[in-house]
Amino acid sequence: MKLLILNGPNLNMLGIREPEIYGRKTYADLVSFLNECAAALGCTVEVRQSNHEGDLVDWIQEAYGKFDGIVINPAAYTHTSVAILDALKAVALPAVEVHLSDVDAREAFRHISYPGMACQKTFKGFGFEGYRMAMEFLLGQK
Ligand code: CA2
Repeated sequence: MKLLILNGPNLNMLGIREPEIYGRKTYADLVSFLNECAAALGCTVEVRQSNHEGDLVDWIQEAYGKFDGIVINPAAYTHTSVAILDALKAVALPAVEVHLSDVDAREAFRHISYPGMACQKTFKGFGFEGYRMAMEFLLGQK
């Protein structure tokens, strides 16, 4: 099984600012963690990050026919992006949303997720572990 793992804006800043919310581990640590999870779970992953909404939309569209599922942390686009929601609906691949923090325990504007409306499941507040849970969930679908 081949999974596409997408990360949205500012997640490349992990470990640099706001450690009280996002922890002290860096984006490079996250990529290593995801590759280790993939090896342990026996799947293939491609991990990408962009600060640009259009990149995320393009990558979701291009995943059609190439990947078996999508794990996505849309970051701030979670709360604004109908474009990412529409792209996920268009490709109709199994998708799972991940948030490092528990967005429901934060500001009210973080309580709404547009991409989440096209996802089978959301894991929030588990840090890096949420990505492993998302991968396990998608592998369990096959
Ligand atoms: O909890 C999550 O994973 C979020 O998707 C992270 C987003 C935030 O806008 C969402 O509401 C919840 C923010 C990602 C930015 O990450 C930073 C990391 C370090 C320093 C600054 C930002």
